[in-house]
Amino acid sequence: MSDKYFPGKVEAKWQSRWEETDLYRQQVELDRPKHYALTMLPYPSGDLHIGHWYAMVPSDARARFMRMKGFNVLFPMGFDSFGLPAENAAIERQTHPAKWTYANIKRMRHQLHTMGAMFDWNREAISSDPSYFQWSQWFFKKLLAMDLAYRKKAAVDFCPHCNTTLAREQVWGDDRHCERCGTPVIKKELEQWFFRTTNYADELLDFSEINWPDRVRTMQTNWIGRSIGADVVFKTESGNPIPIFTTRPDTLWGATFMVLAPEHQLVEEITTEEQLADVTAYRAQADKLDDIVRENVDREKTGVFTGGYAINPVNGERIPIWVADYVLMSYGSGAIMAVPAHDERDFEFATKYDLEIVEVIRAPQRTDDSPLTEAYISKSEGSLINSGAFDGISTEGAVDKVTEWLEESGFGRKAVNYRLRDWLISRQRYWGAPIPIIYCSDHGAVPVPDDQLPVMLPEDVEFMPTGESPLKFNDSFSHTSCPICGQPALRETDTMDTFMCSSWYQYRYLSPHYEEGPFDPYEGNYWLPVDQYTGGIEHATMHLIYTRFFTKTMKGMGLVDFNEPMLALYNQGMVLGEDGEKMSKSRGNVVSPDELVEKFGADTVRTYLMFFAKWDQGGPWNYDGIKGPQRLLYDIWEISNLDYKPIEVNDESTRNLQRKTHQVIRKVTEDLESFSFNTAVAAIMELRNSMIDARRSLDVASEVWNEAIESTLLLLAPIAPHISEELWSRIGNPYSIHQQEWPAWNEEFVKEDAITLVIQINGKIRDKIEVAADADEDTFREIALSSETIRKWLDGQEPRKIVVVRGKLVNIVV
Ligand code: ANZ
Repeated sequence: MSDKYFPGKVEAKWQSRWEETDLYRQQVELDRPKHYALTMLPYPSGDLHIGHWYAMVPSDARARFMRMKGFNVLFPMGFDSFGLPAENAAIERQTHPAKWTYANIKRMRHQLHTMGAMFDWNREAISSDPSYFQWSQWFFKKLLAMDLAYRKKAAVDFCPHCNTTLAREQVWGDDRHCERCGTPVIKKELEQWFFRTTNYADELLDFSEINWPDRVRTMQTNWIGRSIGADVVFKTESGNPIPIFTTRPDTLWGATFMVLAPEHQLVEEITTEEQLADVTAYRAQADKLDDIVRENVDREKTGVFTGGYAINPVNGERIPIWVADYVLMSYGSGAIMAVPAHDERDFEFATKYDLEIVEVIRAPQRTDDSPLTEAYISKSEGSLINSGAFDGISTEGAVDKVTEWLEESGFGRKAVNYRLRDWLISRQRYWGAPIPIIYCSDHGAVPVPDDQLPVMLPEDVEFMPTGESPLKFNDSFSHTSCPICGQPALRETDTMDTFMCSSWYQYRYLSPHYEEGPFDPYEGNYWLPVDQYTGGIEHATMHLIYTRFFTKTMKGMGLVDFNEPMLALYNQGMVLGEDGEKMSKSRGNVVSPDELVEKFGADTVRTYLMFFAKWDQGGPWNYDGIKGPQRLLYDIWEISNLDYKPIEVNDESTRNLQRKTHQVIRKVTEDLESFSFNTAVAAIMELRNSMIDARRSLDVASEVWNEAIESTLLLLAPIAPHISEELWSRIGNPYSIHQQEWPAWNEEFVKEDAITLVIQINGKIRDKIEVAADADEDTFREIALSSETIRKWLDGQEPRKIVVVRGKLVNIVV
């Protein structure tokens, strides 16, 4: 190979060598500590973009670092390959989703190879492979057997023009229109399958066993949304119960009206003749809105009076019942007691519609009975008024007292509510794992027997949008016989949410070809759980909750003996376009990794991606910025290829390079430990600078020079794996650098030999003295006081105070 650095050549050479020698094959080694490093698997959209690189490359560097530190590291890769885009492509391009998907996988696998990552391709798992989704189906059956899966009617978004159900991401805008044709979507009720994620709400709130970022924990906590309060039963005038959930039972006496969600089943019964037209129109309007829009606190409140009244159980007051869309059917009981004096939304509503406002919590600073100008919402300050026997008690603790009384008097009881919903997993789609259920008129929903799994997807399917799963119109698929009685029966034609497939992929990676179960327990016992997970924050609430839920159910199945799938998590930031905006084709600011690799080589791109920003923050791409890392690699190439012979060894220069080398080893080690890749690269740059100085002066002892070179290559190996491998072999070291031990630093060598101690009197610099860097405070003080110059300045005055800043200065105050 030539003496010039041609990244393309070097990289191709080592990628094939690594492959030929199975360098990244990762096997169980019971006597070695393991480290399971996992990065989120990609969706095979067709092109590996810079975001993939940004997620995977530093993860790879971290995994390589752990390997060199002596761990047996597993770092697998695969594809989350079911899902909507494949089906859309099929409709648009008249091709089959499988064809589109597998062509993309092939292309992306090739692109992934150019990255030079230590993926163990023997463990590749692809969620649309029958050998994978067979186990997704098997899990579905397990969950069903454990009563963690059930079926009920639920609304889906439906485009009446395209005649198809839509996924969340296909519904656009506040008016919620179809992404394809712009028609406003409507809701349609369908029988669908759910997983009981809510059974695990409390366990999911417990993060004590995992080291996850605060941000993710907060997002999950809010998503699960645990609220403590009370269920209280109000009654209609005719005596029909209307249960409500409130977090403020202490404000019950201030409930001056009730609000039902438009979908509430009591609305029809309560609504009077005169109000019927208004209520009906309002309900139709509300039906078009998504819960997310309805929940928005800033939206102007709207509603209509039903004409009906309810009785407040605690004081017998007759209060009007309204219908308003800010009350959601999906939370609590779908009905609320409205307390305008102490709830902001209710206050806004009451003000708008001129409803009564009764103050029941008196703020400490309030002295008169003037009308409230806003809701008083404090839960800790103030005391109860207008509240019967509770008048005068402090707000603090009032919730508990009132709840106790409610239980005694039979009006209600303590209750906990969660925002978390059960997980709707049915999709009216073709390109997913078929839900393994057969409907028999005699036996109901019968699971497909294990020996008939996987339920395969038929190939000859029409992809024209129909509003239901294309599988429904494929007779050879949908018509079957009941596994119990053999009578003609129909298959479930919905497929599973792809989040189901990605909830357990980390287990399938262990043994993607294993046929006796979802994973080989021998592999599982060794590798599990995942030690380090890396991926985007956008998955905080869906995937990262689902996979935790899944693992908890797997523990229930006896498949694993731990509670949490991933012990540690790190979220990377995002690479933006050069204009600082999110990359998008329409903005024309997309950076293509293929072109970059072509132009600069993978190692430079890798180094740049780790260097240009703090990994968890990310930032804008910068073509000028890539020159620094590029220079670094060229310099290291040049320096390492040098035939170094000192002319005359100088002890100080030798010591300086040795110190720098050991300092940088320490710095890079600590930085890679803590995902601080940018500062690690910067430290290697410093070492490079010191070597350039030494090369100029040619006065550093050869052993120290060689140690500097070797250390640089070892430190660089996780970051730029190809060039470091090449140079490692060029300086005569054995293959492979990636199997070497991580360099250690020597504390003795790290120390600065001497520092310049600044001595001040009353803050003014009066002397500077060279002292040993590691001297203690007393020594510094003594040295300062015994200085001839200082003694002159002090001129016999007694110091009032001596301030010592270790390793820097002594300030004498007189
Ligand atoms: C009376 C009240 C008085 C309330 C007060 C709050 C303050 P979180 O904390 O999110 O759980 N609520 C109950 N069900 C609802 C639904 N389906 N749609 C919209 N709002 C609903 O919120 C609980 C509070 O949200 C409940 O407590 C209820 O209003 C309202 F000074 O009851 B509260």
